[in-house]
Amino acid sequence: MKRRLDYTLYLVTDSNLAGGRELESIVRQAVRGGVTVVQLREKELSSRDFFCLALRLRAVTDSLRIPLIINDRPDIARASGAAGVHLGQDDLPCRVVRSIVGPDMVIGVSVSTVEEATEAEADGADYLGVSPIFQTATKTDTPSATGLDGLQKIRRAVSIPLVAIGGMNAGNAGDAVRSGADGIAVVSAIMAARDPETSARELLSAIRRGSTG
Ligand code: TZP
Ligand code: MG
Repeated sequence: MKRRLDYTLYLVTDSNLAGGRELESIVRQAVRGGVTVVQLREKELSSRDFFCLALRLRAVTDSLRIPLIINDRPDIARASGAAGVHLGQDDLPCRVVRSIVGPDMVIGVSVSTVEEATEAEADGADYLGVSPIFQTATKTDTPSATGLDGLQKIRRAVSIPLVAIGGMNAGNAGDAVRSGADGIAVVSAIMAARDPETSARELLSAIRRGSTG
């Protein structure tokens, strides 16, 4: 059966920002601070190395009872036993991936417009990454920023969970939640933090303040 995920604080990994630290160790600290879901995003590894890293990270996330999502690669998601796969607009279409991975795997899709959002929802996506909310140095080959107003428009157009990504930090997470995000996804705010646990804790309290304020 498909797991219902808690998207509140979604960590997207980036080994380039880890400053030589082990991904597993950053993930452990981040989950201690309140991260609820982890996406393994690796753009430079061979398929074999990506798969082996996915297995190692899954052992960690399983032990912490946190779902693991694999970026780009439905085959690696399936082979590693991950809970889900995350697709961009240049990856295989959601509908095609659904036919490969079956009904129980969570599929997330990155969208930046209302049209992309409604199409992904109709194609069976379980959640959407609305991106980039703000321009970010972490990923520069993005469409132009949606801003919070773009997020609000997408919120009105679809009913599946929305995760806001791109330039998110403890200072703007509350605004994104008030604009309709179910969760906040970050790369640098946790991966590049000297203390990932504290950084996650600060993000989580900003999100909670946003959802109650
Ligand atoms: N997809 C859209 S923006 C982005 C990704 C992976 C990077 C977000 O990085 P940061 O450091 O949280 O701004
Ligand atoms: Mg992709």
